[in-house]
Amino acid sequence: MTSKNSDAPGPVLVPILGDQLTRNLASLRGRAKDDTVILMMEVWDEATYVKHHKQKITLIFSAMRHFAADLRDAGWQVDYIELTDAGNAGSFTGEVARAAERHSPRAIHIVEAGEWRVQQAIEEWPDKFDCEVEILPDDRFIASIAEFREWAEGRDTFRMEYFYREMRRKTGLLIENDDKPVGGQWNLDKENRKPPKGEMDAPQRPLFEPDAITRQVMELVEEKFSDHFGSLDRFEWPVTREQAEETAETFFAQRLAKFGDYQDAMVYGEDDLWHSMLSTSINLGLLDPLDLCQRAEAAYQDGKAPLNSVEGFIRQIIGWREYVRGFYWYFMPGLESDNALNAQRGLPEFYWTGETDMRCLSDSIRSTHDNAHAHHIQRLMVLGNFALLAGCNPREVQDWYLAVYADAYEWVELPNVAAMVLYADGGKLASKPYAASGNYINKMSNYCKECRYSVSKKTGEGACPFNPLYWHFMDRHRDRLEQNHRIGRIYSTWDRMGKDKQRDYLDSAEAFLDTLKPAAKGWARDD
Ligand code: FAD
Ligand code: DLZ
Ligand code: SF4
Repeated sequence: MTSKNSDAPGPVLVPILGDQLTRNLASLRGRAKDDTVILMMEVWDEATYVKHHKQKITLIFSAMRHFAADLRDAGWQVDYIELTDAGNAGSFTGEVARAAERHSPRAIHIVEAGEWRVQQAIEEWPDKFDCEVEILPDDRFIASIAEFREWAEGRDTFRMEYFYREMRRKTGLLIENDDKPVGGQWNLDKENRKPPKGEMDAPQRPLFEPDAITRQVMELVEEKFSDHFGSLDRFEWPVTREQAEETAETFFAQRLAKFGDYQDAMVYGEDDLWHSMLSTSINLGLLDPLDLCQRAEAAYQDGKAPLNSVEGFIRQIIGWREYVRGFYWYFMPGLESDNALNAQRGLPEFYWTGETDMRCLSDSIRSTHDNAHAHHIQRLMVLGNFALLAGCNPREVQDWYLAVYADAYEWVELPNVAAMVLYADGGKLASKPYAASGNYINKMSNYCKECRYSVSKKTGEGACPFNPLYWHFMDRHRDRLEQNHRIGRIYSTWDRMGKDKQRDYLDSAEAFLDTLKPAAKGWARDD
């Protein structure tokens, strides 16, 4: 923060970024409407730093436009820059400079950015602009960046579980009077792993027809971003707070109760299952994460949902979501270029085309293409597991995830991909790589029955590729993983197989890897 020119006349300029669509954002709280100009900017740099899925750009621009209209209705002055406005400077800094010319603000107040890249640019503003610049903490998160840092400092390993307990104590969620967890256990993850047998006909979440604003944005996106991945044929995301609320309401009323049991289940052609489908709205700022957790807790207290569901939901939000955000800021910069396993393979082309006979992968990619969404276990144990086992280069995998999911912002995508999925951080976040053979996917899904590969066949023609790839991965990383107390024991199984069987596995894996065609350059970023 600098103190310049703050007595000069002129309003306070409040830039609001695309993922800050929150009515009581720190930079708006307590501000007088007649002394404030809100600036919202559609800029080329943000829309193209990776080639985001068409639905992701549509979602963000449409939600921004609706939010601006909402603010105006509430009496705020909003200076809204559309992508195609004449003179659009193409970047946040360029647009703030133009707005400073128009409004001669006496100060700029902005909430810190979600992404490191954008925050770096904002931190240059005090030197660039001739007025006071105040950068406020983003208090929509439960833990501040400083709080996570304090928790993390001095630790060699970081485990979500311990941080999560702190967040439970801090929020009082599912905590008894004596500071103990409700039900006696902090984490009911073991009760979140039912395979998809029966009960998989989850009620449909509300699907929202594009209104005139969204349709206009869709046209813009088809025109300007025609080479980006994804389809706009079915755009059904909530783009306003009211729509997001409706999605949340129906989740609590109809799906929360089974959320816990089937959190890890996968069903061919079923994209939502019992998941909340709230990440896009939470990340945009349309829904408040703490409020959602309190409502989930109330459902438990009212006997409407069991503890394994409610604890599971709360854990995803005040546990994983908060934890990965803290982890991101603690390890940036650097996390984006970690490659502890020295994985160098180019991302296979099928991640972009969906053209693979591996039914689990092709279905997860279909959902990604059609909805800009795949649920957690598809992202982790199908798409991520394959990239890990095949040794795909972390930068390419990261770019893919950042581009293709409507809820993807680097602060949440990068720790999940680099650290949780790819173990590229060498194990700071996860105690072991989430590597699995076809057996896991078969147990947790109905994919395998109709797959061209046989999940029970371990090697050779027609064997499920995950089977030999699993052992190929274990074998090539033996030096590092044998020491790991959670998976080190697997090597006694490998050693007991004998040389011929091992050779079969390794040859099968290599034969399969040789068939992979790397993606053409330019899908995720321009060359
Ligand atoms: P639900 O299953 O209903 O979960 C409830 C909420 O918990 C979510 O809305 C989300 O806010 C939160 N949550 C759950 N898991 C995580 C997690 N691992 N990290 C952070 N928050 C979590 N989530 C994103 O929001 N953006 C991403 O870019 C993203 N990338 C991911 C990449 C990988 C490789 C993996 C394994 C997970 C990623 N996730 C990401 C987490 C998770 O997959 C999505 O949050 C979830 O699928 C969104 O659907 P939902 O709202 O129905 O979630
Ligand atoms: C992701 C995105 C896109 C596609 N476009 C914009 C935009 O034009 N204007 C904007 O304010 N935000 C956009 N965003 C979201 C930003 O990238 C997001 O605000 C940053 O992640 C914040 O660090
Ligand atoms: Fe996926 Fe293997 Fe099952 Fe096919 S057999 S769906 S490739 S796990």
